[in-house]
Amino acid sequence: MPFGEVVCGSPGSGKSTYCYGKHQLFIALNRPIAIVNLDPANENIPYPCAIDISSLITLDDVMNEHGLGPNGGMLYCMEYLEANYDWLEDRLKELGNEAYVLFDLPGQVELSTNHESVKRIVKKLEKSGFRLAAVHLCDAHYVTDASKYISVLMLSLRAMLHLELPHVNVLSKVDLIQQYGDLDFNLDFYTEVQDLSYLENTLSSSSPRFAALNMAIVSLIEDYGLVGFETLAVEDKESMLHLTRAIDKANGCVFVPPQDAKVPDGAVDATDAPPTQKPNAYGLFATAMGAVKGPRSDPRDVQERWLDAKEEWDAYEKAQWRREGQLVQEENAKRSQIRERK
Ligand SMILES: Nc1nc2c(ncn2[C@@H]2O[C@H](COP(=O)(O)OP(=O)(O)O)[C@@H](O)[C@H]2O)c(=O)[nH]1
Ligand SMILES: [Mg+2]
Repeated sequence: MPFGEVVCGSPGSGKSTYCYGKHQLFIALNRPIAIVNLDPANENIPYPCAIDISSLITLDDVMNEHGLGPNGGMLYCMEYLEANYDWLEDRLKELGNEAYVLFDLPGQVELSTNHESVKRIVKKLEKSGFRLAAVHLCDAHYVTDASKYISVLMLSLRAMLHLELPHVNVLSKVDLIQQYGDLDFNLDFYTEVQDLSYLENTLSSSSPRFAALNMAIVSLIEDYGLVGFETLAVEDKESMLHLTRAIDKANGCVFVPPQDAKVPDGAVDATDAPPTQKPNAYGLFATAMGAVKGPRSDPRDVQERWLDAKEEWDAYEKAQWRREGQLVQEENAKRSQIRERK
């Protein structure tokens, strides 16, 4: 059964970079992965593309042929893709049943909040057997300003209601957040979206004219009680692993390595263990369904890493990398000595 992610979010929120990061992570983990670029305006695609919409249609051609602007052109491209869904389906079939597919969507937010084509394409994918989760990226920069934060909450809620998929909202580029100044609250206030009434003072002082409107929006978001955020710093392995676990839980994917896969370094080889100590399906699913644990799974850890003690952590990680580099060099030197002796 193929699993996948519909990666959406406004332009520049980090969708393509995330897809590339996930590709690198999954290759390292020996997990299957394929990326489908559905953004006809994506010029410098950083990742290897399994399927690229520009071999079906390009934004430039649409704009020239139909005299449309970039936004209208983009909507046309998505409608064209919907009308030619067979093209996509045929290529997806070639990826096989075990595929894990990322769909890199265009950044026009109306595509994931209002326009029907993407939604209908998603429904067709689900009908053909895909288990999908929406991964909605929002630049973490928005949490530094209360009114921008409200707009991100609205956007996320709207995308959740529109796409009707298991949904993971993500504050991306959290590694840059310190640059934008101090936050009014701790990071978990923004990720957990528990009690937004605390925003009232900030909102009323920054835009008194819209205070009542802002608070009405806030209570609407709270009434739904749906929006929450994970965080992402794409170059931080722990952050990517945590997000992967959260998404696996959302789309229901439990990765089981093929039987002939090598036992990873440091893992216990249970081949000759008594049956009571062998990993089994019950243990596997219990772990997959349990709470998402590990480094960076708590917003307080993320806050410490990227806000409160960023410099110390940067220095610590640099020292770790240097140490790893030394170990690799020592290992290589030892191997070449052994080879020379032979
Ligand atoms: N520091 C940092 N920069 C990021 C991160 N993710 C994306 N970026 C940068 O944000 C910019 C926009 O990213 P891109 O993936 O092209 O956004 P897209 O338009 O949503 O596909 C690029 O310059 C990326 O290098 C991140 O986690 N941390
Ligand atoms: Mg992109």
